[in-house]
Amino acid sequence: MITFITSNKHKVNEAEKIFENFDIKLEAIDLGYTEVQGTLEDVAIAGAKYASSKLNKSVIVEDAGLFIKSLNGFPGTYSSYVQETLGNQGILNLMNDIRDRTAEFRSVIGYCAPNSEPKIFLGKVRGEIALEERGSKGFAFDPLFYVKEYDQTFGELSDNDKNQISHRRNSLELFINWYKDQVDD
Ligand code: ITT
Ligand code: NA
Repeated sequence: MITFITSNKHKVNEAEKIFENFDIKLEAIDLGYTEVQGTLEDVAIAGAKYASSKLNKSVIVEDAGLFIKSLNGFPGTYSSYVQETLGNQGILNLMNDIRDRTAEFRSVIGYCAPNSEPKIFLGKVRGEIALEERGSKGFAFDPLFYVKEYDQTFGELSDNDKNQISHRRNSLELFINWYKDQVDD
């Protein structure tokens, strides 16, 4: 069993389905700690270290963000703050006259076992910022994030379809493959 430290129920839902495919049970705990400032990697490393020593368990944490090319990677590491303040409509307003709408979701999983050094796993997915919000599945930036191969936004995709290609799927799969090797040894 793996313990996922997060305050975000949508993440837990997605992660549970991904872990099911690999026959691993997931437990979710919201520790409600304050994140450090820094890169996704910094946040994931600090969070995993803190939670594993606090709970004396092996844990994963995730730090994710939306990186928009024409905005020099904004909102990036400020994604939570921007989601709560500007929101999706605010991002659309910023991009009013912008034609290059290339964007990337990134997810960094931090894993730490008690008294060990943390490890990190980076997953990404490429997409475009849609011209308007579309769909009410998903959460946060999902209605903005258009993917060509489905001709839909993450807000229009089912959890299962999002889980085929998402940044979270990619980071968790890297983690799971590494983790299974550890256990088999
Ligand atoms: P944690 O407790 O796990 O940190 P969080 O919601 O604060 O949950 P992050 O800091 O990792 O998550 O995410 C930064 C922002 O990006 C936040 O507003 C998320 O809702 C949003 N976000 C993360 N993953 C997303 C996804 O798959 N689709 C849309 N928005 C996402
Ligand atoms: Na967070």
